Amino acid sequence: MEAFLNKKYKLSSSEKFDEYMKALGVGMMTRKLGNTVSPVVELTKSDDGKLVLSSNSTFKNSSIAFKLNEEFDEETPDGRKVKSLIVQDGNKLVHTQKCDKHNDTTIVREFEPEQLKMVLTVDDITCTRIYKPVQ
Ligand code: DKA
Repeated sequence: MEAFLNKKYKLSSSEKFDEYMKALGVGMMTRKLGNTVSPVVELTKSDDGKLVLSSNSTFKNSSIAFKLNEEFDEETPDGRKVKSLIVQDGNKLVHTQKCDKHNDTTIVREFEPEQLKMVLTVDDITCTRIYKPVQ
């Protein structure tokens, strides 16, 4: 993932995000905010060698620090407490979130020079979010 470190991407288009959030039990007010903001996402590396994925928007700033292939505790931007695992598949980071209250969620982030494609899946819902590089 080295080629994609310290590169900022801003949300450019989003499909079925409301359905995705609904399936996860996200409340109406949070969904409204989530649907209107365009977060900026960046992957960096911390001094202790962890990958750090940050997302900044007027709604929320959040970041997760993780080691590939090692489960960690995550609190999602809408407040769900999940067990997460992120593995690398070429230029993709495949992120699985497990929680007692809903089915497993998978978030695939495919990094490319011209875009970051996020595909978020829960139950039979697939949400696609395209981020474009910030100039
Ligand atoms: C993204 O980073 C979407 C991440 C999914 C968060 C789930 C719910 C957020 C509620 C505002 O583009």
